[in-house]
Amino acid sequence: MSAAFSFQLDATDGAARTGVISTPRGEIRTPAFMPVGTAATVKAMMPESVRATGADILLGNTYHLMLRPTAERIDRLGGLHRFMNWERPILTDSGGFQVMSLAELRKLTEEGVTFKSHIDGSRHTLTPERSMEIQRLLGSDIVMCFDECPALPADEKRVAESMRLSMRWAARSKEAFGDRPGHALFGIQQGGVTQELRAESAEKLREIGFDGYAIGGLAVGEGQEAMFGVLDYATDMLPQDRPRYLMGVGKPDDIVGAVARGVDMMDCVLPSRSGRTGQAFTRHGVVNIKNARHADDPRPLDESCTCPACRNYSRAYLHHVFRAQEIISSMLLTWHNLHYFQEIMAGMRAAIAEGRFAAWQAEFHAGRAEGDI
Ligand code: PRF
Ligand code: ZN
Repeated sequence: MSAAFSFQLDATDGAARTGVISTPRGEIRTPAFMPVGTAATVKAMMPESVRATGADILLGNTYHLMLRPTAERIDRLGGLHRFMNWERPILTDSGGFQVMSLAELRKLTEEGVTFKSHIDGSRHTLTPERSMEIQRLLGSDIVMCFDECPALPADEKRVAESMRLSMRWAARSKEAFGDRPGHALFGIQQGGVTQELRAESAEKLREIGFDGYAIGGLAVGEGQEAMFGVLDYATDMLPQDRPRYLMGVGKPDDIVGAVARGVDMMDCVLPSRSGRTGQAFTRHGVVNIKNARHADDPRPLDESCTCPACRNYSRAYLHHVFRAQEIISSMLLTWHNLHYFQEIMAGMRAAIAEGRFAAWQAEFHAGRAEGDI
């Protein structure tokens, strides 16, 4: 095989970093934003369109795919890449976080978690070992450890116990993952907003040893200030020479703030989900296309955007198809949002490489409205 999994850091600017993750399925330029393809599709997008927005890697979900169509079926059909027609890298989340937010009748033990499917009520079990097996059957390039993310509000004792359980599960995940050249296993730091717990978690993960390190347990309702407060110290607790992945983040200003604090990878449903609910992210702020004031507006969403929605359609058209619940509404707005998120990433990568990230950040924040525009 040409390349095993590796991470090369090309430049730093303050705490911000840019580099390249190499995998046998292609390179991932960092900082990277990963569109979410939960059910083996980035909703409303063809895979070639997702690639055209600039994505190097997608995120898939153990929880959804194990329930439907099942990991065994995907394996029989040649793996997730072939199944969904995406040949580039795929990172899969391990399932625990989605069980806690979506499944019913959950029961958590040292062994793992049992739950009832939100789709048909059937009973299932996930353990670190089963999560590793499912992610192997899917053919995931970047496998996530099986962890638990405590729901908020949670007191510090509960967060500490949960973090220690996740660290025992991280050791079991590593053992079950085994040695798989070309595939990577990422550990997940937990510990809520408590610095000592974050430090203990990071130390444990470093001791076990992973190909990359995720920061979990953030963007769960603590607010941006608290999240940035944790990121101010959390990235430094993780190895310099491995990718750092902030899970489930975020809005454009969350992403920029995370990169400024040393994060290399992120994922979020926001650009794709908002595309289906009529919200467009632009360099000037958020546009709610359902708003009546767009009905006669011949201008594009964003004059300076080069995506198909902005090059070929007016706000009036986007407003009309959204109101008429036409499928093309989701297609165009999702494309625009994913394109915009990838433009932000490309802009940050270039700025970090050229040592002008602070200026880039100032320009990003200038001219952005807080509310709808
Ligand atoms: N753990 C896992 N997946 C996640 C999270 C986590 O803590 C989060 C938290 N923002 C999103 N997705 N495994
Ligand atoms: Zn656009």
